[in-house]
Amino acid sequence: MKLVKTLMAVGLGAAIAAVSVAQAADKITIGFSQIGAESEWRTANTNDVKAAAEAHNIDLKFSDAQQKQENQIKAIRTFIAQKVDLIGFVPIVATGWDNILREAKRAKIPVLIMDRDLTVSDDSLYVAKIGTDSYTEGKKVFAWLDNYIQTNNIKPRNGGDKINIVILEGTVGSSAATGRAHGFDDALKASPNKDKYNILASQTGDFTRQKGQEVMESFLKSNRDDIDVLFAHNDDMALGAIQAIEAAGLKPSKDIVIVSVDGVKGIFQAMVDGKANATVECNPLQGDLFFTTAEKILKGEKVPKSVFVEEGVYQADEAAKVFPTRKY
Ligand code: GZL
Repeated sequence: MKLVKTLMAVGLGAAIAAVSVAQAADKITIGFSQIGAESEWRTANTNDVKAAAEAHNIDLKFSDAQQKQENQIKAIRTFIAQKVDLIGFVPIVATGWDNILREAKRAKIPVLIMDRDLTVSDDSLYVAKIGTDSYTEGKKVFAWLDNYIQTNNIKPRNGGDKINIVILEGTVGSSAATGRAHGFDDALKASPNKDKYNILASQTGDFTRQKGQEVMESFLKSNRDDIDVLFAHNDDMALGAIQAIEAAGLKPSKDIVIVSVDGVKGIFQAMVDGKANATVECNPLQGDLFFTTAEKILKGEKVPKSVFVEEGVYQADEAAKVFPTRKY
């Protein structure tokens, strides 16, 4: 009896193994190159990608580039060698992708972009982009700031005639940084109040809390009593800057108005604590749309070249109410 049971077990095991191989063979395999883990936003984006891959029953080969473009290029080359069904990636910077995308095209592997944008000589090198509209985010930042300054009749702290703004920029060369900068600048230049503002300083903090604190410390060192506004390209740099502002004996959100981008939990807490004024949402929850689009591409269906995810604007007086509903 024992032998029969053993044979049945072996037979059953072999049958299960065969079925699982077949299932595995049916599974879509996607190689995904992520930038790294530089911010709360990025972590939320990664978690969402992995959860969505699970939900879509995708065999996900995930690579973390540790903030280096060359690591992304290496990962994409590996995905090509592994003959994945589709390649996805977040371009850490906008340029330098033509050659590796030509290799993917020669291997007949479709490429789908997530989050950030890229600039290539030939748009056929990628099928589509699922992303965030950094330019509009920048415009929303200025629109909120201009309204806040005028409505609250905020005056320059140094008694001068211009509201002095310092800017913590994102990663140099990234579409998120260039888009937000251009959107903010264009909205400022188009404003009837444009002559009431002055950009006192602008420097990259590379989207990290640590560098945001360091650069804000340097801004305060040279212009402590002239700075009226901080525009940080992401919440993490704003949170680092808040620490520098407090260390300099100033009140964040009161002495220096603070507006940033992303909408992560940390900035909602800062707004609830009265240390930040507003955040323009940049939605990291792009995984489901990404894999749904990937499935359509692999079925040969046409997909839009570029799709933006929904994004809002949140300010301190609503933070306590909205905070519990935040998904990232
Ligand atoms: C924006 C995204 C940016 C976030 C940062 O779409 O690429 O990168 O704003 C993140 O927090 O580091």
